[in-house]
Amino acid sequence: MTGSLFPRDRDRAELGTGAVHVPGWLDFDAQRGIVEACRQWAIGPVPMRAAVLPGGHPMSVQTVCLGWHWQPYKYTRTADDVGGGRVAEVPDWLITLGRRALAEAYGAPGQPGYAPELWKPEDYTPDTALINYYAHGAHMGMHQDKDEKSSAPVVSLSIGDTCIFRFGNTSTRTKPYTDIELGSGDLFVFGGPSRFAYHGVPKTLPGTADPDCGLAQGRINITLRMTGMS
Ligand SMILES: O=C(O)CCC(=O)C(=O)O
Repeated sequence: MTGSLFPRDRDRAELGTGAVHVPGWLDFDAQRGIVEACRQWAIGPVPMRAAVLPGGHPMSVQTVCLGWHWQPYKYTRTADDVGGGRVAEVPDWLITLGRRALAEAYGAPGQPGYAPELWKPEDYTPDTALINYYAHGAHMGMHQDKDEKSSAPVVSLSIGDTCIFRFGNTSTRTKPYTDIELGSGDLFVFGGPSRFAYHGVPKTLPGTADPDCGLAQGRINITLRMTGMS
């Protein structure tokens, strides 16, 4: 499908050192495969749920985790806020995809522009994935991903509706920040000096996804991370 509603020709951009946006990185086959996997993970062994913030308010986003269970603001082996079971492991194919994502963002040995100081793809072994589902109206406030003990990059994959993604600075959740659109199939990596930048999703844009992505409505975001925990 073509047309301005489903743009496929956006440019790769670096929002700061180590913060790289690669539009349309996943093809539709890959997107559909990931959506199908997410449908299974959403059912169990630990079902998708809205995590509850310390003030008692549930997040508007629904989340299911792999590897380690995350709840505000810690990782645990068991999902103590959702029945106490163990979440599914991060499958090998997703770890491989994470390494490919890093190679895409930071280059690989022998390639021009290779930036091993940001992180070497072969050293990237994400042991957790947070899978967020944004129904119409869901959003995520500005925050840092800092519950991990590792400073390894975060690899973010988006499928479904386009969102406005706000990427800021490492010291305050306010300006300066940059708003970009993350569309279906987009890759965003933030590591190195950008690893602990505040970021959030002020809104999604319902009806903007190409149906070929496999998701009829809403937006899925997967972030791969290394917790640094054993
Ligand atoms: O949905 C996104 O693109 C960002 C998700 C995020 O910031 C998070 O899971 O911590």
